[in-house]
Amino acid sequence: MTPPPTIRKTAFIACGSNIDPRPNLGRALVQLGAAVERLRTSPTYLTRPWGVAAQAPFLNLVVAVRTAAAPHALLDRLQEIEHALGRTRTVRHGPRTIDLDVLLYGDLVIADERLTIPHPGLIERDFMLVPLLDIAPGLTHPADGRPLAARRHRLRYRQIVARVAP
Ligand code: PH2
Ligand code: MG
Ligand code: MG
Repeated sequence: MTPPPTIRKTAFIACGSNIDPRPNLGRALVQLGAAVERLRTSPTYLTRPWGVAAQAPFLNLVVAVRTAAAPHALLDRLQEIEHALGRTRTVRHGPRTIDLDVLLYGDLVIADERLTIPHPGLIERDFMLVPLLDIAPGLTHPADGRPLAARRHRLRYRQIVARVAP
């Protein structure tokens, strides 16, 4: 008997840090590469803090991955990486060594107590949408089928200060 084929999906992960952000983003990319197949990595953006203004600036980027892990299993892996990098959950929207958020998972739409996909911030925060479009300009929104690029100029939160790495 041949085993059933493994179904692999493309997912997009937003990565952010404002505590030693360069080394922590580097470590997160290494650990992500060990957990899932990393397809593409966006440029890195220096961004003003959103949510809680009085904290250090962030570095943000988005990674495209391919994985056989189901959405919640992927979230488990991301939380393990956050934990391994010393993430502690104290202040909501406050400082963090690393934050790994699932923006999109294939064309799934999910809303449960653990996971909302597409990530609710995707269509309002530039530090999520801009790096996503850098690596996947043709994506459509899984709920309405419209091009995500059309939202680029309607973003509510514009935190990007500069592109700091290719
Ligand atoms: N993440 C937050 C809170 N605020 N601000 C920026 N610029 N970038 C982030 O990734 C970010 C934030 C909570 O997840
Ligand atoms: Mg987040
Ligand atoms: Mg998060």
